Order: sequence, then structure tokens, then C-alpha cells
Amino acid sequence: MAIERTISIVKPDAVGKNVIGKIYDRFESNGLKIVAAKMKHLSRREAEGFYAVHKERPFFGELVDFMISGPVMIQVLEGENAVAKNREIMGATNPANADEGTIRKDFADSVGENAVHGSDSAENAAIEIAYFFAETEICPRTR
Ligand code: RTP
Ligand code: MG
Repeated sequence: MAIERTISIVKPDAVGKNVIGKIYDRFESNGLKIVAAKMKHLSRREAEGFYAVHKERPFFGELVDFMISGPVMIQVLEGENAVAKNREIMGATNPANADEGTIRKDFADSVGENAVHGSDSAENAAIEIAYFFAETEICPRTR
């Protein structure tokens, strides 16, 4: 299995609930390594650019308003099958449909305020990583 990287974002609702550490524990417990991280309060322009694929969707305005409602914690996760593994750990988009033990089941309140973002493909992961991090900000593990 190839080692992959993916983007994870702890969204403003989960940062507000003070559960960044609990969410990081899910990544680490499942074999994903944090190789870059930053806290950021996104500007409207940054949030719109990040979610540009959804700009025609009816929920786009709400999504952007939510994503700029407080700081987010953005991390690059590295590990075997990282894109799919992170999506599995996150759970379904709507927490009402999320499996037991997933981040969204445990920390999300609604489809709009759903605690975390994760890249949905290796291709999008590369685009999303480059959106937030310079290559020099990513720290491959040496031990
Ligand atoms: P994400 O991109 O944040 O990891 O979430 P996802 O892949 O599970 O879901 P996606 O379809 O990409 O939707 C992006 C985000 O838009 C919000 N959303 N709201 N009100 C709604 O019906 C609705 N549908 C989606 C969610 O915050 C979702 O995570
Ligand atoms: Mg998505």
C-alpha cells in the first residue's frame, strides 16, 4: 500500500468545542501521522477558493459563512491509504448517518456543522495541500 498525504481541517464548530486534541488522537490512534499543521482564521476569499468546487451548490453561502465563523486547525496527514483512511475515521457527511466511533458521530451536530473536512481523492489532496502549505512547511518524519 502506498504512503499518501491528505488534508484534514478541524472546522470552527469543533475548535469552538475545544476538541482539537481529541480529534488528533483519532488520527494518531489510526496510524496517521501529522506532518504539518497550522491554525488559521480563514478570510472569506480563502474559504470561497477552498470550496470553489461547491460554488454552484445551494449550501455554498452557508458553508463559507460557517468556515469563517472562527479559527480552523489545518493539518497534513500522512500514512498508508491516508485519503480513504481519514474519510473512514471522519464518518458520513451528515452525522446522523455516521458510524459509531467516527469523529462526526462523536463531535458533529449537523450536516452543515460537521466538525472536520477531509480530502476526497489523492488528486484533490494534492491541490488542497498546496492551497494551504508550502512544501517547506511539511515535515516528513525521520523517526
Ligand atoms: P468535506 O468536503 O467538508 O470534507 O465534507 P464532505 O466531503 O463529507 O461533503 P461535501 O459533499 O464535500 O460537502 C462539503 C461540505 O458542505 C457542507 N454541506 N452542507 N446543507 C447541506 O445539505 C450540506 N451539504 C454539504 C458540509 O459541511 C460538508 O462537509
Ligand atoms: Mg468534500
